[in-house]
Amino acid sequence: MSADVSKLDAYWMPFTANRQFKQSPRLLTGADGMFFRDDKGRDILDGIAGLWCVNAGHNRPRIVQAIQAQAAELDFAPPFQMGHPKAFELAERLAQITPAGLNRIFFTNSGSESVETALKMAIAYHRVRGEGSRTRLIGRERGYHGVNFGGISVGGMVANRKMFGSLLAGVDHIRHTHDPARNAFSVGVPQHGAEFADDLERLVQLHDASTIAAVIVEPVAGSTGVLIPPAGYLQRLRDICDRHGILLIFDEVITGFGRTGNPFGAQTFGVTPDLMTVAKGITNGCVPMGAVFAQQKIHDAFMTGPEHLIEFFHGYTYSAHPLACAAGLATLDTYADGDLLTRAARMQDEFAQALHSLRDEPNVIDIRNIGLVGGIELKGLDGQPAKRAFNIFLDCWEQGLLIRTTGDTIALSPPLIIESSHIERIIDTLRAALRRAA
Ligand code: PXG
Ligand code: PLP
Repeated sequence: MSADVSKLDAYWMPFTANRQFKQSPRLLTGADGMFFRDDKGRDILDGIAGLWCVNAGHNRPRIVQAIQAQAAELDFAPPFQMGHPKAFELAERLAQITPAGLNRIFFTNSGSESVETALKMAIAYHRVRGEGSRTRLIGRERGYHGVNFGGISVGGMVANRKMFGSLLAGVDHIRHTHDPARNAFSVGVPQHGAEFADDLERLVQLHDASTIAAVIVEPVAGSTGVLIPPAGYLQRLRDICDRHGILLIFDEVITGFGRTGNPFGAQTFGVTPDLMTVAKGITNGCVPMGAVFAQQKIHDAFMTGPEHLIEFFHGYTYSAHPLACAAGLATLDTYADGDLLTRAARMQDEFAQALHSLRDEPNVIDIRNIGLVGGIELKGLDGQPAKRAFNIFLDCWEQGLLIRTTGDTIALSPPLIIESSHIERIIDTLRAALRRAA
């Protein structure tokens, strides 16, 4: 069934070139394992796990069955002043795999909602402890923290911010860590740039620590073009936060659930935050869900006052939705069955070697990788930023490969079930597309 273009008008598509798309639609109608199926019956190799979320591959039977059974048993349960068993079970199961101490779990429905939740928790945490002057939030240039007002305020992607007015007040940013002059073509963690963390000290000097609630960073910045933290950088941020009583929030919406070779990026980099935001892989992308993992001390600080009163005035109608919880439990089982949350560590050398074999192809100016994430940065077409990468995206689609581009960087984040043959096919397809785009 090919698309009837006259019927594509009503849907205003998110983060999409709507007019280009509607002239030549790319419609997905099925999926299985490493592949999508399109409306013309072609198999499309999924180089990006859907959108960094289908970590166990598509349509895993256990997850499908769990969602079907849940829909027939309990469709909805109000999350305010009520509960259902799977919400508690999922929180307990997650607390077993989170990094040390992050054992209090608040459910949301997306990464963006997780970010808003964590920022509010941070500010309120200081207030319940009697440090109500700590309201300032610090983000980072080139950060992506979803699309809601808090997230774009601490975020650092110009296009996501410039159209939307004055944003949240009392936000500042540390500098980004991208340093191609010293780090281009690093395999894995780049060696130079731990000192970029000292930019936080500068902001502490400027604003005073007593005004700062939290710093939020992605351990690996994904959406902005796959920026790997320099060796020692995250630890240095942690140390500065500790010195000044500032909470450290890791936004692990992409790095969570196995992407970097451990269940969470915090474990890969050996640095534990006070709050962690996740989404995407928590349900293998099957049902919308996000969560904030909080250190117990943060949760406990709220547990004061009369016991019949709400401690934290925050929550979503669909927090801990039964379908999402059922999907989440089955997802954890699926990850455990295939040892998937550490599989990226076993595949990363092979993936890195294949990726870096593209280094001498036309217009490749940097290649970055960690776990099963790769970024290939291209020299843009003169005066037309993002066009060369977008052309390559379209070419790959024609050749049956789905990739992502952001600006002139190609991002790869395949399902963690990837095998050598898929890696070869991704790299061969990309190599040919890079040559055609020269
Ligand atoms: N934080 C981070 C670090 C993310 O990567 C979000 C928050 C927001 O999550 P939701 O579920 O609200 O979209 C994300 C999402 C891309 C791309 O092209 C990345 C994301 C979303 C859409 C596109 O790289 N990441
Ligand atoms: N707007 C209105 C008018 C509402 O009543 C609600 C929730 O009751 C919301 C927004 C928030 O919706 P959600 O809880 O799904 O985020």
